[in-house]
Amino acid sequence: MKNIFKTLKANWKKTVSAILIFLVVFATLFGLVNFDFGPKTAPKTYSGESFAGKLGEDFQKKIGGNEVYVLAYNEWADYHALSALANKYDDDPDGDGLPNYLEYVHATNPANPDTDGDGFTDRQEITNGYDPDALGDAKPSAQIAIKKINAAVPMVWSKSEDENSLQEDLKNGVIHYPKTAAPGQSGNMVLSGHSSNYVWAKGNYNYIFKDLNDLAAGDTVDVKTIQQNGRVVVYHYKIAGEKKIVAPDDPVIFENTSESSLTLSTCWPLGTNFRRLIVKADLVK
Ligand SMILES: [Ca+2]
Ligand SMILES: [Ca+2]
Ligand SMILES: [Ca+2]
Repeated sequence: MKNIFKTLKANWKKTVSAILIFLVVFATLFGLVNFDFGPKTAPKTYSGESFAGKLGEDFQKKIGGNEVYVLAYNEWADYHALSALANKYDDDPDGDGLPNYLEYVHATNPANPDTDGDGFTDRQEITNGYDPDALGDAKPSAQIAIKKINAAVPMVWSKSEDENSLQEDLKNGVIHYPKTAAPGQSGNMVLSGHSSNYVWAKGNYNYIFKDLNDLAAGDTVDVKTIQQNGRVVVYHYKIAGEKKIVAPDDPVIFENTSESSLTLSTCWPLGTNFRRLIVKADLVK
């Protein structure tokens, strides 16, 4: 016993620091000491609408007693600390030309003109079909659905008008012609799909537009975009008027419009590439 005290006495500095270290570690572990000296802000709380409920009982069972919330618009505005003077749907506090309601739709930052920091404003990216929350020239993935003719197909953002590269893109879905309008944006968006192809041609979409001729005024075309941040936007277009059969180079195919419109195009008659069958549609607002 005497020896122990002797040793402790000799090493008292070490002993005291060991006890102190133990106490600090203990206190930290149990949250008695908080080393976060940064500015304290109240945690954001969401009382938004429960998302899970909308997905039904099966989904709720899977996540058990847990809940998933989506932000209501006003909570989203609070989350981004928009003042009462800048939180209306049409306000544009970051001056990027994109009103708050569209920042909300695309899950971009209403207080930052360039959410992903790639040098292009949120508005520039969206009006030109780029993903506003993904760097550089990334585009949202996109799909086309035309219920009437049972077509549900990826939309390929063609980068070149070169015939060979367009043919290559057609293997992967319906193509979006470069330089034509982006989904939901002003101007004429031109999409083209195969109505037929050589029987030996590879690809899953060789006949995707074979029934395009069945579309009539009032039928709908849905164009869905999926951003990298998970935001999904579906644009609805409605077939406007009559179909036309035109020469492949007829300017009516690419004719620009001030409104948001869509031109669907495919080779015609079936089994040939002599002419084009085109169907025009307008964005439903
Ligand atoms: Ca804005
Ligand atoms: Ca913004
Ligand atoms: Ca950007």
